[in-house]
Amino acid sequence: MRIVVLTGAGISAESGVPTFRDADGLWEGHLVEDVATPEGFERDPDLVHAFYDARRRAAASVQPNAAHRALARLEGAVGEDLLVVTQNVDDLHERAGTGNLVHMHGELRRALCTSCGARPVWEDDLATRPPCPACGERMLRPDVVWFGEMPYELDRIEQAVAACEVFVSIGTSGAVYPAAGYVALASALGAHTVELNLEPSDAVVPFDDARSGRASELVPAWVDEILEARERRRVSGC
Ligand code: BJW
Repeated sequence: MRIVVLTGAGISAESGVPTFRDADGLWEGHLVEDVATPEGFERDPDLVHAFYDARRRAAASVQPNAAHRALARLEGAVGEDLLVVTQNVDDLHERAGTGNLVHMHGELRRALCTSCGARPVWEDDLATRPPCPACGERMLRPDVVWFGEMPYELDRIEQAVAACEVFVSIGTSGAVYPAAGYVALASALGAHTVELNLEPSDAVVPFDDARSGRASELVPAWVDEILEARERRRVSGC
């Protein structure tokens, strides 16, 4: 059974990573146009570097939670039949053990050189304008996808969504495209669609199964169900 899991900020919330649009979320204290657009970066690079440097430091000090670990457990059982597509820029999925993973909105732990295009792993601050390890130019920015920029690996994601039998959306508000449109694509092509979220999202089409609650409880329970159903099919031979 081919499964695509789309995750958003809600899956990392219980690890202590703030979401964007909830009360006390990241957008409460910042204007999106200032910190999450190429124009904002051009206007005030110091502000944008400070915003992402602080988040990079904070992300290094948090740990994966039960939801991240449950998805890694699912991959351990079904292997490449599972693709996790995350909108998150933290590295909690990989630290939990997920390997078949796409970071469609980039990664805090990488920099992007606007001079040569290199994407080096980066754990330090960028506000000091360090040189690019590949070309030496001091033109590094956070390797994250801002509004108006093209997300990463869209072809791979769309092919996987179009081919999946189960599409699961976890901890995302469904406010940002193209990620918000994947449920409609999966649904139109016959996949069973599931939402695991604190509260129902503004999805473009209704999910077949929408469950409300904390990711750390809903995700392990859903993974248990999938694995039990898989075991029943194995035993019955169909
Ligand atoms: C819990 C929980 C718990 C809390 N347990 N749940 C079509 C229509 C309209 C507009 C567009 C469109 N296509 C493109 C656009 C423009 C734009 C867009 O979508 N604008 C919207 C405002 C409408 N999109 C873009 O510009 C994208 N690029 C693009 O489209 O390129 C061209 C293209 C054309 C055609 C095809 C394909 C491409 C780029 C978008 C980049 C988004 N970047 C950001 C910042 C990344 C760097 C950073 O981290 O700072 O990505 S914005 C921000 O939002 C971040 C997130 O990944 C993203 C989604 O947020 P998410 O994860 O959903 O978080 P929240 O806070 O919104 O929701 C959290 C949820 O968790 C809530 O529901 C809670 O209830 C829940 N929750 N605790 C379970 N414990």
